[in-house]
Amino acid sequence: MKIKNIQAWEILDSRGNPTIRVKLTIDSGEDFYANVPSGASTGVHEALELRDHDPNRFHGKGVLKAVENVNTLIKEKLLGKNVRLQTEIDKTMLELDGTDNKSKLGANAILGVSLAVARAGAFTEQMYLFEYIHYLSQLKPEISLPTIKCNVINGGAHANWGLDFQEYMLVPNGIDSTNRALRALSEIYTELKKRLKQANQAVSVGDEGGFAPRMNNNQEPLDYLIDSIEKAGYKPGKQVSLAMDVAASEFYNQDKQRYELKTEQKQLSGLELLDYYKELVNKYPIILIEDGMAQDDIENWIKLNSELGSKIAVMGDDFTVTNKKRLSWAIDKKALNSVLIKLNQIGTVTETFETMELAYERGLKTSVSHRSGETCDDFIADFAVGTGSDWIKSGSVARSERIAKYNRLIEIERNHF
Ligand code: 2PG
Ligand code: MG
Repeated sequence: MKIKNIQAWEILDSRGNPTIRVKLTIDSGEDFYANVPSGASTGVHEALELRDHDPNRFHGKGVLKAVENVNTLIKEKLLGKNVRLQTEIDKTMLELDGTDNKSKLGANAILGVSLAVARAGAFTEQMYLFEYIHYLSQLKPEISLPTIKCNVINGGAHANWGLDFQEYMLVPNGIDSTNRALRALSEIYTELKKRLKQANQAVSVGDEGGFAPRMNNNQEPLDYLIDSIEKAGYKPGKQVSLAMDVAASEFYNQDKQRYELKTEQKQLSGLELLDYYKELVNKYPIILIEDGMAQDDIENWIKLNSELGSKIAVMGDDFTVTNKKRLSWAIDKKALNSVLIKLNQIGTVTETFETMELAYERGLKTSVSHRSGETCDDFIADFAVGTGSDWIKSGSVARSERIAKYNRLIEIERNHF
């Protein structure tokens, strides 16, 4: 089962920006596809997403260079390779790139191929993708379904700054089945929409399909969520808890070393922001805060984890960028107790496994994640199941590029659990 051909081309993502689609053909004639997602609140330490910067096309966001790298350099190197050799293929691409952050070929080019190879490998082994990921990664003894973190209120860079915090998530951690959990999430989402309408708030949605209201402070959305959970007939904290991706790097003023909350007209020090979180955690059933501090504000990460790490998941995203070295350093500093996992932050399936392996070895919990710019590719659903990830986040229960992943989880649950 050897690689016979690899082709890539530009397609559009959920924000209308170009991204890469890869088609990989094996010598028995079957084709395997993968689409690459793209972030908006990207961490500075992420692997490089190669864009053309040609102002005459897509405002500089074209990905023809990355496409070209797949169609020439990567293809030439990989033709004839056995698709079962995921580790070797990923390593070959790393060597071909030769940079620290994949800036020569582009992490988007490399990842598209890496994902398509995994799909071809699963086919060759006659396994479902999640089974194959489980077999390849060898991270957990059993496959398991992740708990969903569903982002129903969008703020920050994903919603034109109606709120400073980027994501307000519902976590149905007291509901056993995925299918039942998604029903609850849908019912709460609908209830939330009613309540926002009653308050004369807009019910248009942000990049991840959650509502994008303008509110006076960053706490108010939590009241709406609790109210909506109850109105929909569920118990906050028992059946459905809350989580937030604050994405603090986005509102950190490096020069002043202050966190600038525009909606509240406040400029907080790291310690004051930590006090804010403590109040919220005391008042609401919050189980997780992602990127509570800016990506390079290590001292305040350490304080955040020491003060709240025994109560909630203190999760790194921009902070750790799915990078084994960054994660190892952050763990040594005792700066977090859980980590977000995004394949495109690091760029290959194999390196993502390595980061997750480190996380599990050191006792951290993991959450596989989509990006704010997505397609209907549902790879991460199988990836989360196969790697035994504790959580998955794929945005709201609206918009097909978000739902594709949740619907795939329903299918896996129906057929295999
Ligand atoms: C995040 C993600 C996904 P982006 O910050 O966790 O929700 O956003 O893809 O814009 O980085
Ligand atoms: Mg994040």
